[in-house]
Amino acid sequence: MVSDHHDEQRRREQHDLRRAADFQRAYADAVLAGEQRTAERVVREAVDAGLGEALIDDHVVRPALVLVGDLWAEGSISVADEHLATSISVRVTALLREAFRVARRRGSRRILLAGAQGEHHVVGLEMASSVIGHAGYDVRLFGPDLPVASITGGRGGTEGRPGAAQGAAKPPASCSAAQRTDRTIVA
Ligand code: B12
Repeated sequence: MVSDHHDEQRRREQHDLRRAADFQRAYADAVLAGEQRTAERVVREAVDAGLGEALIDDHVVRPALVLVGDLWAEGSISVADEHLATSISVRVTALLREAFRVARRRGSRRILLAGAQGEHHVVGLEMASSVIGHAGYDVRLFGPDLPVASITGGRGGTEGRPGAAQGAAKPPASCSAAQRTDRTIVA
């Protein structure tokens, strides 16, 4: 019985990953062409196909941006192309947040998230904030380039001892997005 259940779960996960790979190709084509509407349509279809938020983050949007970064690094696309693909993905991330918003009381456990000083890559951080928030935590997202020490002085409910950590923090177990702790502050 238990192994049947696990087999079924594994089959479903593999099926979802195959679907995600199809959406990922379509999504990458859309952002590389600078087509916001097409990119939005692709993620809406992924949502309608039953893929979860973290799966779409990890297996649709993220690989497309990695491809964009590789193409930029080898000089195949311009900085403008890369910025456009990123801005489309930022809006798509907001759209996903809305699509997966759950009506529930905000959790009492507070999570503070920020890009460490000098860190301007925050698309992944926004994804993490959304997934963690949907798991019931009270997330405060500070955005990029935050000096760690300033977290104690903020008015965003950060009074008291922050317990801020850089480089060693663990996200809640319910956050299935890959962990990125080398340049993220999680407190
Ligand atoms: C978009 C982008 C930018 C944008 C960022 C805009 C923004 N609002 O974030 C801008 C233009 C600012 C930028 C600037 C730079 N960039 Co840049 N950039 C990228 C690009 C194309 C995409 C990054 C991204 O959003 N990826 C998608 C997200 C979803 O993936 P992710 O961050 O890994 O997040 C996932 C997980 O890690 C996890 N996660 C992330 N954060 C957190 C936090 C928590 C708490 C948890 C639980 C999980 C989690 O969840 C996410 C979902 O899977 C990458 C390419 C790449 N390979 O990633 C290059 C890249 C990261 N950049 C690069 C470079 C070189 C730079 C610059 C130095 C360029 C320059 N000369 O100025 C600057 C540095 C800026 C700085 N000081 O931080 C290099 C880095 C090389 C290296 N190994 O160090 C890359 C790899 C490009 C390349 N192929 O060379 N960049």
